[in-house]
Amino acid sequence: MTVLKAGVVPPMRGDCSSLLLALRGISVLGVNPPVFDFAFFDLWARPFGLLCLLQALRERGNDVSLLDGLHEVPEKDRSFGRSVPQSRIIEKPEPYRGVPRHYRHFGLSEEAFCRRLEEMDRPDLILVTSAMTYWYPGVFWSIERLRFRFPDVPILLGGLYARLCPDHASRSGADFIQTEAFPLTSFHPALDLYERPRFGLALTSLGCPGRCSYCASSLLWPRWGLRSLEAVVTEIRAQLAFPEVHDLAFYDDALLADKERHFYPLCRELRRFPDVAFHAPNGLHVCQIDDRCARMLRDSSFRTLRLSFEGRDVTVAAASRGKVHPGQFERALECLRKVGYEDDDLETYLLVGLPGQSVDDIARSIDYVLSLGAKVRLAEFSPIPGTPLFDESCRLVPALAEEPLLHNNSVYVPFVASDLSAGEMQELKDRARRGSRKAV
Ligand code: B12
Ligand code: SF4
Repeated sequence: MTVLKAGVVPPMRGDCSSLLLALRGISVLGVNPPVFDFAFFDLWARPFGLLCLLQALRERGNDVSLLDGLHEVPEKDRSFGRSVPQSRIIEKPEPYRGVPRHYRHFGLSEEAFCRRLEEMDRPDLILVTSAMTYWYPGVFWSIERLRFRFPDVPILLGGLYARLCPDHASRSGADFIQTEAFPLTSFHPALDLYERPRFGLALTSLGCPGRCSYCASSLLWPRWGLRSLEAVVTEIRAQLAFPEVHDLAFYDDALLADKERHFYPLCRELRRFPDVAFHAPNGLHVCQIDDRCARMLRDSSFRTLRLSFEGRDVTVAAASRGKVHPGQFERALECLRKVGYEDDDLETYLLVGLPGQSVDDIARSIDYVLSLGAKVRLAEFSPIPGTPLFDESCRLVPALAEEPLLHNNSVYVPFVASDLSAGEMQELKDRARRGSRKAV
């Protein structure tokens, strides 16, 4: 790497995609950092963008390898190919001092991470990815150890945190911060870099036609676009060729948008894989689910559905630009039940803690969803830089602009904004849980 140098202070930032995609014949190490947080649930979470980037580099004649500091040695397996990462309690960083919960390091321990680095040959280039903005401590931690082991190798940092918080990411210790979208044309993840891949990942569309004021989708993908079905099916087929891969998760923001043109033809292709279970852990747009759509989901073996209802109060309706009316939600449940989905399958996301939302508003939405027999999954509001609601939240809590740890969805509502107290949050969770248990 003659253009990118190690140890440059301050780091360069911008778009290095044409430079990266021009590389030939070098060795590249991709790193997914461990996660430091209060909780971590594997909803088919893998470093999808990094894996696609590594595959693209390999196809250009480079030698690629992966250090997945989060998922490499799981503690135990869960259903549908998922796993529980190892974890240990660690000291809380200053902004979390008052939070009465254990803070944990999920993924490879310091010892295991450094041992893996010791065993490796020196790569020519290191690519570090990042996901949630408030997971930056794991990113900084990894870069520090990578720099110690390979002092003269350029380290590039990309992913969601790098794009959403580029100024903050400049302190990560990386040599280059990828702040722009990375123009990949193929989303074929290099799954074979895992010893035992257990599920696949797919992205059939980029972004979302919606503009909810709490969501970063339109910042990350300014133009909503449907990908070529042929390319998507080729990417899916390649992953399902692994002997232990019987599950596949879709990472789309808007899987059902323009369904006649895109999702239905996709479903017809998915039926060619009758032994595979498909999952939609990101919420599905409820307004799109009618009789035909429900049948399509069932006939193409979608097992996990998450329904994005968000809530029925005026605050949610305004922030979501009225994306779901209660009538549409009720219709969706009815259609899904008619084709055989059980109450247990109908998990419904409700947003909790938007500025202006009251406890009563949320309790009413919980009761409403439960009264229809569906399960409730509370999604606590996480303010995301660049979104209209982030700016509004910053007016109330100026420190948000400087400290991404405060974006954490487990912390922001009860401990930072204090719109709802920790006790009120817990009561809402109990209410949702008790009712959901009854609904099963
Ligand atoms: C899939 C997804 C999930 C999945 C799993 C994600 C994962 N891997 O961990 C699930 C369903 C579990 C999930 C959960 C949540 N999510 Co989510 N999720 C997404 C989603 C839709 C896609 C992410 C993705 O993989 N995109 C596709 C890949 C290809 O993109 P990528 O990784 O960015 O990679 C590209 C570039 O960044 C680049 N790149 C990547 N790495 C590198 C490295 C280098 C060196 C370079 C040069 C380039 C590069 O290459 C790629 C090609 O362009 C995003 C929204 C979005 N549109 O991005 C939200 C998003 C990340 N989630 C978000 C939120 C709020 C949540 C939740 C908090 C929701 C809630 N309230 O419960 C939870 C929290 C989860 C937790 N604590 O564990 C927010 C971000 C929040 C934050 N503060 O950071 C987002 C942005 C959505 C939003 N509402 O705006 N999520
Ligand atoms: S929250 Fe969902 S519907 Fe709204 S803009 Fe984001 S992805 Fe689209």
